[in-house]
Amino acid sequence: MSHLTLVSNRLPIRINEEGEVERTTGGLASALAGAGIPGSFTWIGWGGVNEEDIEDREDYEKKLKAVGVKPVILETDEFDAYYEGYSNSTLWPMLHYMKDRARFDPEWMEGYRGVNQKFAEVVAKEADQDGEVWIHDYHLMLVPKMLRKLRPDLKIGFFLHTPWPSSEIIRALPERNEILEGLLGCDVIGFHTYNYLRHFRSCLLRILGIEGESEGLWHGDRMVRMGVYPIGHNSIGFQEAMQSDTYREALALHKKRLDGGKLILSVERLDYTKGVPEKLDAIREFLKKNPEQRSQVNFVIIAVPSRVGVEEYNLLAETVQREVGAINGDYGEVGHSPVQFLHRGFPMEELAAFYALAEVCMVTPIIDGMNLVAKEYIDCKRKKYDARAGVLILSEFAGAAQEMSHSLLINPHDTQGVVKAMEQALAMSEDEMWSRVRAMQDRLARNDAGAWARHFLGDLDASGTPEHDPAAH
Ligand code: GDG
Repeated sequence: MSHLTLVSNRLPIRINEEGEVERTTGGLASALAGAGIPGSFTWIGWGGVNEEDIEDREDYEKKLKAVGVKPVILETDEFDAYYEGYSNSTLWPMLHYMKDRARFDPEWMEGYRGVNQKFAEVVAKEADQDGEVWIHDYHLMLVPKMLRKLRPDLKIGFFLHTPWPSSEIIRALPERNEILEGLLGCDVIGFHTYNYLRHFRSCLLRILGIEGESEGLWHGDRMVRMGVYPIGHNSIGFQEAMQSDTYREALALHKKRLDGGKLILSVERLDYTKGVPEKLDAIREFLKKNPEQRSQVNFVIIAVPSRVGVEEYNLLAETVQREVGAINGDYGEVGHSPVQFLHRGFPMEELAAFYALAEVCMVTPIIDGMNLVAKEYIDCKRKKYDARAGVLILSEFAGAAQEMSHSLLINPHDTQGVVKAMEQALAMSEDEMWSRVRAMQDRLARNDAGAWARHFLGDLDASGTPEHDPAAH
């Protein structure tokens, strides 16, 4: 395998207390670390600060180089149009079937195009001759075509972390042709599920008139392969976290605080795709129907603030906070609020302790590319780390539902159905919980984040255009 260049919107770095740059090990970073990629890889992306806020550009680039990453430096205006505008206010809602939330502004697209070109230029300069480049997610869908023009020697892969919706949605996107053409600059395009791939194929046919074969299509004189690569969670990272002192301490502390009460957990970025208001409807209904449970249950909602520069997200946070207050007002007692809304992130070790303790985890997105929380929760149910038995309530609209049939599958819009699943979960025997957990764990362990990265990169490595006569197609 030749030297790899990884490209994503955000670089995996943070500034530590001494003001030094450190590499972080989020999902993708640890997936690659665990994927056994020979040699190092270079990571290219946005570093979290814009040009106006960088005092000494040379020094900044040098510090980042020391941790193996290369920044794409953007001005605030172009970042706003590309990231908060086109990526997160146009593409994100469209890719999640929420056409009514999408806003269309030609200036945003101009920003998106310009920033994608900047990314392509930085990658073109950095990537090794005949190297491999793996581009991630909806922020960078024009990069493959732009990069191929600059560097035809490269093997280019792209993975989409969101759903790819029906062609009826994509047809409404003013820049649909340009986006599809951008992606066709790839050698390999990957999706989480077969359905997303099927929708992508039908977009190619209905919008560009291009018909694919079983695994790919000819685009000019090149073969573009398309495949399904369901992402796995960072299993190694969670196993390590569960061996830490922080994990043990958090487990003991929360067990004490719960004082025999039940923990019904949910964990998500606070995003309108994640179905938090719908979940609160079900919680309200559950508490109304089950008065004897009110003092026993602790609905802990960990909602990490997300995209705070986009107005919709701030409105959502206000709505959720108001409804949590109202539910507690209606069903709380002195000394006990049934819903605890924690609007912040926790270290991985503490998160693992929450997963280990929770009798129920509610993953109820309206729609979600995959959803790693569902996989992490089941993986953390390990008796050797003193985890308690638990059951997963999972939206059938999360990509993960296709692999996790031993969870209680629900439709998040069907409030009564969700309430029934909550009642079933809370009444379930420990034996049944453990047998459901075990049925899912084997599969999850085999298909963790490292396996996902190896699968995709193996296909990228093997890709290329076979000898062929384009006139024959
Ligand atoms: C996108 C797609 C797809 C959450 N709270 C804390 C915390 N997290 C971590 C979880 C999990 C990750 O964030 C969230 O991943 P999800 O997959 O659930 O959702 P998105 O952020 O929307 O991710 C999604 C994913 O990309 C991968 O392709 O599955 O469909 O939308 O790993 O653990 N981590 C820590 N503290 C928290 O409080 N440390």
